[in-house]
Amino acid sequence: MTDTSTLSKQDPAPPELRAAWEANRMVPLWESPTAHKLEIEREQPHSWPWSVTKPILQRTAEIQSPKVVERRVLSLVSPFSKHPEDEFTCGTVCATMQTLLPGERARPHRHSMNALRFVMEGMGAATIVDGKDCPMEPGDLILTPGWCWHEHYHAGEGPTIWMDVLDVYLHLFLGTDDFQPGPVRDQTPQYDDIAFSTANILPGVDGHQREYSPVFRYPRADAWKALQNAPVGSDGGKKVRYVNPVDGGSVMSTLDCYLMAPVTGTATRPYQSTANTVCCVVGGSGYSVIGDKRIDWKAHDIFTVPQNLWATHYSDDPDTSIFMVTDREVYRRLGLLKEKLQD
Ligand code: 1HN
Repeated sequence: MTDTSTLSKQDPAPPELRAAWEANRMVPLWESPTAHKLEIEREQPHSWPWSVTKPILQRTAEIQSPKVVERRVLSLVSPFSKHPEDEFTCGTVCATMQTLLPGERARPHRHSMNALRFVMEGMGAATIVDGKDCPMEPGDLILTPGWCWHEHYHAGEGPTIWMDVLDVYLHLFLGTDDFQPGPVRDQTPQYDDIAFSTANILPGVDGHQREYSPVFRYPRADAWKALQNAPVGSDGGKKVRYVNPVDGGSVMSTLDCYLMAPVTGTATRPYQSTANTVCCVVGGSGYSVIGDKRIDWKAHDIFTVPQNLWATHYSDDPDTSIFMVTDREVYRRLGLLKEKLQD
């Protein structure tokens, strides 16, 4: 009788054929761990509470080396990275925390990556984006779209801390990552933000064939006012979208931003999407249930809602709002966006 237990362990390929595969960089699909997987490992939510990050940022701000002063940035790296060099935070979205001290300056540079800044704390800093001066005050959203020159400076008092969000990982995957240090040259002419500051009336922008909003600064007060006046949405919460006024679409081609608030005392209806979201709590407190994990949060906490997990948010604090950045637009443009609300 044949001993099947030894047979099944035997390599069906002759050793010299296996050696030929290896020598010629060929891999048998039936042995590939990624092909036809039934059990797909999913990212799980993760949070960086302000009570933990703030003291670390304060200690990091004490380092005086010029290299650090120029780029005092800490990446928030998902514990679910498949490779340690993947400095992504959630899906294609990469979030970092940056501190700028009074008198400090990050010299101008530009990169193909789209980036945005969401200000958490401090007054008196600003980012210059293609020559436009964008003051950075708590709750403000500042865009630095791909290939726009940008530099940060701080003429105020006390540290300014913000969250940066970039689509770095997507560029690394697509082979489109590119970087240029200053001095500023070949700057793209841009419109002043004020040209778009009257609700419902737009200037003619013939020839504005850009993949990003001509408005680079979205002040906190405007977003908060819009949120207060927004109707309750189909998920039972309030949500406003930061848009490109020219076409009503996302602010940049790969990053899409929202400000949301659950109706006080009512959990939002669970929502599921193929897109990934990074959340930064602007104010208030509450909790989210994401997949089977509960994350309690308060002001300046950052947490993730990875793709395909049901998520619901709850708060009993009327000051609550959450800034959300998603890669939803990447999925939508590729025809891969699926999203649903629980019945
Ligand atoms: C970058 O250029 C900045 O300009 C911040 O402030 C964070 C993370 C990855 C790659 C480039 C900045 C960044 C970054």
